[in-house]
Amino acid sequence: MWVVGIWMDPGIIEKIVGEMDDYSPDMGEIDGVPILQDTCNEWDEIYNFQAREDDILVASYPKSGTTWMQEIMDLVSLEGDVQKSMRAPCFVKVPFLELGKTSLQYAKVMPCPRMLKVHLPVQLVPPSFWDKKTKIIYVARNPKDCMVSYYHFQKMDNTMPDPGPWNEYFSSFLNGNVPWGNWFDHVIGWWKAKDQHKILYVFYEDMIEDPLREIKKVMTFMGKDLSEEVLQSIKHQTSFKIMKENPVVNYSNLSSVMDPAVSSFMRKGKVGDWKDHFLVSQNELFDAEYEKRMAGNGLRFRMKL
Ligand code: PPS
Repeated sequence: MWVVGIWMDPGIIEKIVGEMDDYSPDMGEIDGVPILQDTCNEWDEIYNFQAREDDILVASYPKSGTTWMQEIMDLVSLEGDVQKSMRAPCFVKVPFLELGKTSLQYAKVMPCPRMLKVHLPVQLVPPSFWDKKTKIIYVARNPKDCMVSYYHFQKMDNTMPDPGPWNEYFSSFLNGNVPWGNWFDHVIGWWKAKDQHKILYVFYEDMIEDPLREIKKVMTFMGKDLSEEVLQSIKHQTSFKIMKENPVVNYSNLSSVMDPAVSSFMRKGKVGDWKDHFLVSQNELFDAEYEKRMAGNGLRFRMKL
């Protein structure tokens, strides 16, 4: 039962979940980027979405810590009010523009200031976000942990293509043959964009290392000034342990779509889980590709802490 402290459409959760039950894992393509066919079907409307100056957008490659950031953003905007943060699940509080018709329609009518989510590579972001100079928080995670997390997610979420065996998935991910495309293109594209737009580029590994420091960055970027006590409470409320048990963020209300028997959404929440999945030969192959793709761009990821 949701504590409704802020306006929301009372039937919205059921509508979004109901729509997701009908999704298929078929893939399509937008400008050469592999995207789920259900998203492609809504593409014109997504691309023409009208952003506002007072929106805040969270953008990321899938499995980079988006939900964690969504919850931090919500609690910062609520100045740490945990009760209000329980008003609705994260996919209602921060609508995901590529999720489908209902989520998109809801994003258009929800009260402002809005928080919105995309997994789009930078070149596919609706132009109105640039025109309106909307603030954007980009979350990036090291590709090895991202790949492992994505593999488990594609296994448990029946709206996603089946990842196949790990060895095959390794090649698919490396070649960018997964929903939302190539990890390298994504993180590099957004890295380059951050010098031209209001983009806070945050690393998952930094959030794990020192959550309070990163929450303070988000607070400043969002134009808030919160006390140390409130910041500590946000840190606590957004810790992995608490979020894993919190129905607002753990996607337990989507069990018809995400099978908890296969994997939980809040799976491991750590840096370095890839070591339990990568073969030595895969690691060497990945490192070679990483060095090639990342050379000279000034962007570096930590694969361990
Ligand atoms: S999605 O589906 O793309 O929006 O997924 P996303 O939220 O980006 O990423 C899910 C991974 O983030 C982990 N996570 C966290 N880690 C640490 N602390 C907190 N609070 C937290 N919240 C979410 C989540 O467990 C997924 O990573 P894995 O490695 O699979 O555990």
